[in-house]
Amino acid sequence: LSGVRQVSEDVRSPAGPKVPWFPRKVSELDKCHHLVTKFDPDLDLDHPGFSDQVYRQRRKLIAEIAFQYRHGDPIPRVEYTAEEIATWKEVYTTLKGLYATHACGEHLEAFALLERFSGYREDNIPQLEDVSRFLKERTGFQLRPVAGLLSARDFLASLAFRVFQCTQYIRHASSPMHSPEPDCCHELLGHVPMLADRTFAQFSQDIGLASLGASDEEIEKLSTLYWFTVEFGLCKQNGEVKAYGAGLLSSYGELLHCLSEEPEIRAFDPEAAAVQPYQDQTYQSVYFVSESFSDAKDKLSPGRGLSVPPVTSWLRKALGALSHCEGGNAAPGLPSPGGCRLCPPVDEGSAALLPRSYASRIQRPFSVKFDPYTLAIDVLDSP
Ligand code: TIH
Ligand code: FE2
Repeated sequence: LSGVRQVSEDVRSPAGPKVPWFPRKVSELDKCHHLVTKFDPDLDLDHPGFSDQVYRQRRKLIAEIAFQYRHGDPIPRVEYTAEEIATWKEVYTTLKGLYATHACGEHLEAFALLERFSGYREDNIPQLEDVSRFLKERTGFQLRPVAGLLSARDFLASLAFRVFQCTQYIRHASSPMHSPEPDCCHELLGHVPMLADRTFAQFSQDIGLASLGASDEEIEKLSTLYWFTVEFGLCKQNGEVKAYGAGLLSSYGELLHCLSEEPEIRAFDPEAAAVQPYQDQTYQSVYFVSESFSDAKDKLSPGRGLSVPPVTSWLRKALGALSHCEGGNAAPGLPSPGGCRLCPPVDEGSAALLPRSYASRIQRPFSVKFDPYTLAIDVLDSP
């Protein structure tokens, strides 16, 4: 294809502004490891583990696995201590008691499979290597270990390759109900079951593809949209509000809070969610609930969680609003004649949801396409 062009490192391309470096092949995720120092138990006086030397040592040891890790390595197993398993048990059993009433159908269905096949038990912290293998079979997602909170750019870039960067340590024993930073409870109980859903996996990758080479402002918006959907999203299923956000499904404190009378619940609007201010220390005061299931749900056979595309068709509309056709074949912001590979068809009804003015503000002088055979990104010039 004549449109193929290399976008070199941080250079000014004739088509427009400077394009930040981004990985082109999955092994280049070894370079996407920039940590944010926030929540470091060694540096943050408020961290529940700050004054616990044993905990801090443990964190160092487990972080070392992530620092040494290279793409393609099997993920080293961690032999968790009795105290760590006790923390896991507390989190696991309490959450499990809430899922039936609080979690969305996709999560419930995947969770049952993980209990059957991937070592999900109250007395066992599943190993990332085993879970990664499970996900690869389900949706092609794979895990790689990470030492802590990553920069948004690096984290989102890995999603473009269907790689989920996963912490391996566990929260401090003194705060099982909520942790302000990710830990293995959050990844394994919150993210992994959702990533086992095909459509949700596609949505996650779409956000990642939209982030490649994006400006800092666009990364900020994409990660805020990610925050209010993948991390803290609510949805309606069969007339009831349920959680699908991983930050809710991994914190029994917040899972109860989000469906209580306390927080403000707003109808999901991607443009509003992408710029909604938030804090990451404690429970959210605002959540977005998607309403779009109402008509689709009636067509679904009752009780069949996994066959439910509505959460994600809604989410993909949201992504469409942010970066229409960026992952597909059309030029950014332009309607593609044959329709975009990724975006749902835009009919009259959804056009109102997806203001073109917003989409056309997204500037990227090229489009990207994921090659599933090589796990590489093809960069294509816009026509
Ligand atoms: N608060 C979540 C928990 O307690 O499991 C973890 C995180 C959600 C979002 C960022 S970190
Ligand atoms: Fe998360």
